[in-house]
Amino acid sequence: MIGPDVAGIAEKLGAAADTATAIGQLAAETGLDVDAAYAVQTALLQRRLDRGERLVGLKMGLTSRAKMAQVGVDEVIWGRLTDAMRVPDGGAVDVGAYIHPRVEPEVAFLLDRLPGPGEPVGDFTDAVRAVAPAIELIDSRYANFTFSLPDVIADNTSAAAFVIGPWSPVPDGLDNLGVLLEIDGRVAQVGSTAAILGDPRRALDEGIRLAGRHGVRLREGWVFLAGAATAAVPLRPGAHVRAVVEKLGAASLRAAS
Ligand code: OOG
Ligand code: MG
Repeated sequence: MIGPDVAGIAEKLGAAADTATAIGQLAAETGLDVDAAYAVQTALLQRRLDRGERLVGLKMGLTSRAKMAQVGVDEVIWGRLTDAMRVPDGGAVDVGAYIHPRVEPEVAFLLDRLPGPGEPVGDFTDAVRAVAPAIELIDSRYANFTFSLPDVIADNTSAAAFVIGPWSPVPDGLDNLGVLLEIDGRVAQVGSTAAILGDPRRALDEGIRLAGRHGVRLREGWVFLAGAATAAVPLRPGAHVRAVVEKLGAASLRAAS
C-alpha cells in the first residue's frame, strides 16, 4: 500500500503558515496516522532548517485538561521550536502574520545534562538548569482551529511563536505555582502549574519518552515548553499580554495592530 504523501502534506502546511491562510484538515482524507504525522512534522522542520532557521527546543502540547478540553484532543503531543519563532520578552508580534493566533501561559525549562535514550531523568536539577515564565503563541493552520490528533501533530502542534521571561534557578517546588494570563492588565485565565500533568516536571519525562519514540533526543541548551496550564485566549491587534507564574515572575508581548 502506498502511504500518505508526507512531503506534499508538509508543503501544504508550510505554505499555509507562510501565507497565513487556513486550510482544511488533511489526516482523514490522506490516511495520516500518528507516526506519519510526526514524519510530516519532521519534513516541516526540515523546510525551516533549509531556509536557515535553527532548532532550539521542544514544546509539549495538551499536557493539561484545560487544553485537551479546549481543542477536543486528549493525547499529550510534542512539537519543534526554532530560533525564528522566538520573540524577545516584551517584544511585538504582527498579528497579520498569523491566521487566528491565540496565546497561552507556559513554564519553560532550559535543558542541561540529559540521560541517554531510554533512561529516566534522575535528578531534575541535573537535567534542567533554569526555569522561566513563558507565553506560547499558537496558530493552527486548520480552519476554525479544529483538528484531529494526527492533524495537529502534522501541523507542528500549532507552534507559531514563543516568549521566554527571565530565567531563575529551579525552585524547590514547581508543582503548585499560581499561573495568570493577563490581557491589557485584566486577568483572562487563572490556573496552577499542577494542571500540567500534576507537576510540570513530568512533562519533561513525557517529552523525552514521546520524542524518543521518533528518534528525537533532547539536547543541552534547548528550551523546553511544558505545555499550557490554562486554555488559550485569542490574540487581538493592539493587545498587551502577560503570563505570570508565582515565584518565577512574568513574560510579556505586544500584538502590533
Ligand atoms: C495544540 C497545541 C497545544 C499546549 O500548550 O497545550 C499546546 C493547540 O492547542 O492548538 O501548545
Ligand atoms: Mg502550548
